[in-house]
Amino acid sequence: MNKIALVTGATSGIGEACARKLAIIGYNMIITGRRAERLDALARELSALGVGVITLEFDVRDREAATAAINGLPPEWQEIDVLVNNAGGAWGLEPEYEGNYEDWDTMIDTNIKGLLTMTRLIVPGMVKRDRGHVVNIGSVAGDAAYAGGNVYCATKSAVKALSDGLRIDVAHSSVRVTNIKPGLVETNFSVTRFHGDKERADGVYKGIQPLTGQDIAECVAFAVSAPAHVQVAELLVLATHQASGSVIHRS
Ligand code: NDP
Ligand code: 8X3
Repeated sequence: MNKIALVTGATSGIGEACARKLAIIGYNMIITGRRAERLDALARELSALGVGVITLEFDVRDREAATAAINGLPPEWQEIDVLVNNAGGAWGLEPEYEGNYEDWDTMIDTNIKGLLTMTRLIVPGMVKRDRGHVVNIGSVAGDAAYAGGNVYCATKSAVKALSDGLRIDVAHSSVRVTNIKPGLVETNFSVTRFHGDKERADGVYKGIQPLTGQDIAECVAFAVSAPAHVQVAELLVLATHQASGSVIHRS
């Protein structure tokens, strides 16, 4: 059987592009997210490439559902080689002293606790088999805060700390850990951040050519395809004309 990759948040943007790319390079795919219809459509597309595909519909914040989904995989699908912890997002861009409690909880529960749950469920098998690769989708937002980024930036700083911590904790094994830190990627990210305000979301990508989900998927493929002795620990990937989370030259 081909190697197996699991991508969380494969229904949109970066996760969807990663699932597509990993299938193209021959991985059997476990694709997860909350929207069953989108998972089914992607599964049909990936199956046509000749790889095996399993869809798992669950919310990464729901530990019981995540556990049941992973433990319920057929035995031949349990040996996951690559985990792409991608599900997440930003909710709100208010100053920290005016932020929305619900948005904060959503970001912390999804971007930090959801990622941790998936890691906790899948990495023990990798360590036992002495092979595997965890790719966490962090962000340039985790390197430094920007105006209104506060809690989102904190969650992505946490992704960096958790990636570094995991790399230390699995160093005795052949498991590799990569933190990919994208800058501006045009996906549904900003629509989510602005609670469905598409016009405001479009403004984020005005005057600059943003990255695409596919650009990030290429980085994921590069990291997981590196020779076994090469561990790509981190990749910071910005749009040209973007220098940091807050310095963006627009024309
Ligand atoms: P999208 O909004 O396009 O995709 C987000 C994905 O996450 C969807 O597939 C969504 O699936 C999934 N998701 C969100 N919440 C949950 C949940 N509770 N349970 C399961 N799945 C969930 O945005 P992106 O593709 O841009 O975002 C993907 C990752 O990339 C995020 O972690 C984001 O922080 C990060 N990132 C994005 C950047 C950007 O500029 N776009 C830059 C740097 C990092 P569904 O709704 O079906 O559950
Ligand atoms: C997404 C990139 O700079 O909008 O993590 O926070 S940014």
